[in-house]
Amino acid sequence: DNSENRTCKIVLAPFNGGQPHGGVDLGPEYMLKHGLKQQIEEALQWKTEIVDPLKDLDLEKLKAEADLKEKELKPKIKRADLVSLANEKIYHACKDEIKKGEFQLTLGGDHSIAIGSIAGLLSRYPDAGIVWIDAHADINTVNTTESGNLHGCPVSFLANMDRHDWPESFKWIPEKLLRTNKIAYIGLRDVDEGEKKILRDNNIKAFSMYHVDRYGINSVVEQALEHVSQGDKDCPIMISYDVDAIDPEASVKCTGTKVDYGLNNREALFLCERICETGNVVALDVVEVNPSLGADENEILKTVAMGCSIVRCTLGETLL
Ligand code: B3U
Ligand code: MN
Ligand code: MN
Repeated sequence: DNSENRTCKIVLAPFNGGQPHGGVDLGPEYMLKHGLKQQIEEALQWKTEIVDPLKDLDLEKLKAEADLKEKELKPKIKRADLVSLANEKIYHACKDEIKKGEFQLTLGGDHSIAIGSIAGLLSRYPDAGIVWIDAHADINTVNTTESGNLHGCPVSFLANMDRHDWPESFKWIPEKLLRTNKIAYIGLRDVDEGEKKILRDNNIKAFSMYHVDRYGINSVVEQALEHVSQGDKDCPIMISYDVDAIDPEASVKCTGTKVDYGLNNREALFLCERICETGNVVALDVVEVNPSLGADENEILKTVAMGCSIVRCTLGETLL
């Protein structure tokens, strides 16, 4: 009987419309096939419940329709209404189907799904700190994005940047949601010029791979936690983990935007172990696992296994 055990709500977010590659929607399925649910229940002794907010959407059909429409119109940002719709569903699931005290684990999907997961988390914990682990800053606005891919923009939506220029469909995102002093980045190494200016102008705490090399991962995590907690030792913490933060040679080759010279495997998991150790971690996203980009079974297995390890370490798996 594990009735006293904490519950982990597993939110499925198999969405790929925020970027150009197919296959990132297979992330949740592959991680679950790898045994993630059993690992959480048996090895870590949590209860789990699946939440499936996108189950009623025919995502491939909606994407085809959006792409057909945009072929002529060529809008600056791609599939805006579809990205908004999927995230509104994820937001409501996280807001309405998860209680305080339950852990919110969201499995992507591309990183645009963090609009919904983080907006949902902040509805329960408005003062939560966000640790964004990524090679990219994902803070392009609707005006600065060069690619038009919305997985490069979630932080700007959460922080309500350039709200006046948003497509109507995004207006469900609450105002005054994420304050820019409540987020810290770790692992950055591919940041657009426009994003660098946004980070500078807003004084956003960002640790690139330079800082990981300069100070070591332990100090970087400590500084990130201290910053986002803003002096509150009980500050709830959420990790939004883009697996492309991890070095492709180390383990993560199956992801849409690989960038060399990233976190090694121990740094990648140490982060999770250390943040778990605070006792304040309330939510985790694992995004950008794309099994269809593997050259062979082994590459797929290594990336998927790393996604599962990130979850287990965040929920309390330790080496001893
Ligand atoms: N900053 C670029 C590239 C990018 C962002 N996130 C990923 N790639 N994975 C952009 O498209 O906004
Ligand atoms: Mn990302
Ligand atoms: Mn990334």
